Amino acid sequence: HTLTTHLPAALENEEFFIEYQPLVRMADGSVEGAEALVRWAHPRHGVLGPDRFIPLAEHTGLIVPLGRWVLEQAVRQACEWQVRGIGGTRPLRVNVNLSPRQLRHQELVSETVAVLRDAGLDPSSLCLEVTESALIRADDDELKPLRRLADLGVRIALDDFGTGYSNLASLRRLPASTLKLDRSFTQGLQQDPADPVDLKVVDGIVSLAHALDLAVTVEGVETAAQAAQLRRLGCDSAQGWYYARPGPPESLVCAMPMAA
Ligand code: G
Ligand code: G
Ligand code: MN
Ligand code: NA
Repeated sequence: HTLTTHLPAALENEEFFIEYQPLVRMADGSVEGAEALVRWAHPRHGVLGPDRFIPLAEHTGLIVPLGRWVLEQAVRQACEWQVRGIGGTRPLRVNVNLSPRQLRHQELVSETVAVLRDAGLDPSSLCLEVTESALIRADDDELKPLRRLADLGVRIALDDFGTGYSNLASLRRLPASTLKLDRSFTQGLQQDPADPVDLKVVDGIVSLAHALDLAVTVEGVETAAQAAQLRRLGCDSAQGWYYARPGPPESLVCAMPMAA
């Protein structure tokens, strides 16, 4: 595959860049942080989304240095937001996606700790997103590095939750602090009135998450009606085009006037 063969050079040539999508607290509309989403400014194909190259990078192992680069950039960006006072009294957090291969990388903990220390970012200002399906497949040895990071104060989010067939027992053994409800649930609430079964499912997931001390972030919120519905259901924070599309780091400043 030609994209695959060009990945290492692309990393060296700094062809990757990161967009940030705000995470908004449902209680007051304030911005609590942003998710880092990597893109490839390909010299011939234009901007490629992660779906085009993350699976290739995962397959070849380049995801490890690429993921480290994303982490470094995102952690530095979070520091800059905090130094500039963006986010007000509560420090802004940055969310970074981890792929299954990074989870198995021996240096995950030491490298993450080093990146945080070098930048001077408090571990609690970093949230690592791991997909629910990657986590439920992980055995106890594979969960150890995440547990260690969670013990150090790093937040762990279960990404795309609701698509991976978790059971209650598996949720309890995960070191997660947040559950990110997959966008498919948000879409189910789009009709007016919302589908009563979808409402009950989301209501149940939120209750279960809160019983397990997990915060709930909803993905893919596109309309005011969805936002209102999800807020009523007790979701803690939200992400989606209704609030902001992924954009350059400066766009987070523009997202702030939405704050209550
Ligand atoms: O905006 P969107 O097309 O950017 O992102 C699609 C998916 O790509 C996201 O759901 C996310 O899981 C994945 N993704 C985005 N950035 C990264 C990254 O830096 N590392 C990994 N492993 N996945 C990412
Ligand atoms: O990590 P994850 O796969 O969940 O990344 C979020 C993905 O969802 C990114 O590709 C991002 O561009 C996309 N996204 C973010 N907000 C919305 C939204 O409101 N609607 C839709 N359809 N996609 C969204
Ligand atoms: Mn994610
Ligand atoms: Na997701």
